[in-house]
Amino acid sequence: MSKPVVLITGANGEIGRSLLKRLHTDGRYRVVTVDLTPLPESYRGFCLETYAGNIMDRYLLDQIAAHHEIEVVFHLAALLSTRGERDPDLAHQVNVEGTLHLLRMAQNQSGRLGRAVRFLFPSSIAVYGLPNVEEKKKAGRVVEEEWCVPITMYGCNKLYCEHLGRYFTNHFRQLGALSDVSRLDFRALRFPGLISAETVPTGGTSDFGPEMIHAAAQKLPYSCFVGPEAQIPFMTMNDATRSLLMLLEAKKEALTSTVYNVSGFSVSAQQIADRVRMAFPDAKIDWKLDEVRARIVDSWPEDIDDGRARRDWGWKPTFEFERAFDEYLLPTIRQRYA
Ligand code: AKB
Repeated sequence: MSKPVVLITGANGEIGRSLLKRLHTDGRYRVVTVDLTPLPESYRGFCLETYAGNIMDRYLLDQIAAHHEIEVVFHLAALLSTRGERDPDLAHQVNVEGTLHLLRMAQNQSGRLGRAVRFLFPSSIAVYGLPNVEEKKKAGRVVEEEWCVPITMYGCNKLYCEHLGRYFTNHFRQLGALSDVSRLDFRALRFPGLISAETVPTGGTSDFGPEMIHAAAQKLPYSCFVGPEAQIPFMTMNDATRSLLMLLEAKKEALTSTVYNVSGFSVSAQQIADRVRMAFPDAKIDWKLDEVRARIVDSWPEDIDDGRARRDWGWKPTFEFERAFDEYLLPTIRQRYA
């Protein structure tokens, strides 16, 4: 039997590149990618086929579906939270309309194959919205159903798309008596801020964490746009892609929800700065508050409760804060900028 085909949108982004490497090492899938910008040569070798194009282009998506029997979709293409506040219309188009195109394509494909296409969707802590720092402190570790009142376009987009995915999985064409087997199988992970040893994010608001580390490793000064007390959960990119594959492979019967929090460690900007200074004693870090971006970070929970993912499909992060630095971030980053 030939290996199942996986489609990755936004494959040239941070999560995409890391996922491509993991799928290549894993070797159980054939990978088709689509991204606005062509994949670098070094990644193209991991793929059965790569398409440079826009997920808003329904003709392109139909073409991809016509050429490949796609059984799994990782829909990673998105505009992140800071970028989304700069251009809310575009964020809505890409994050919501784009996702709807992909859901439609995956639904049609499920009907054609007669079995559910698995649709993996990275959601975010941006779906939460705490009204102020006092409530944030009181709330502590937030579960999936709490505080779902986002204050960014990106957060609203992600939350709505989680609902769309649940709708497609459980209720699509309910009046037409579509059978459950031919509905797609949507699974979302709410990621915290992600920190990769290999890439630096763009357009996000949790970017202060990875930016601080990568700047110090390059001996560049860094002005942090949130205050030292700002605290949110983070996770290594390594754990993020591992959790995506774990959720992909989880048995449907074990899943009690279409949405799961996953977390690594919760730290303040000050704790990151201290740890960075320990690793790079010459690091130049100061604080230059951007009030709007800082307010967005304050609206995100201090930590998220990922008990549901642990119970349903055995999730457990490999890296807590210290190990993330010692065993994942520092060795790779030092090598990268050496
Ligand atoms: C962002 O900052 O927008 C993202 C996220 C938290 O989803 N990294």
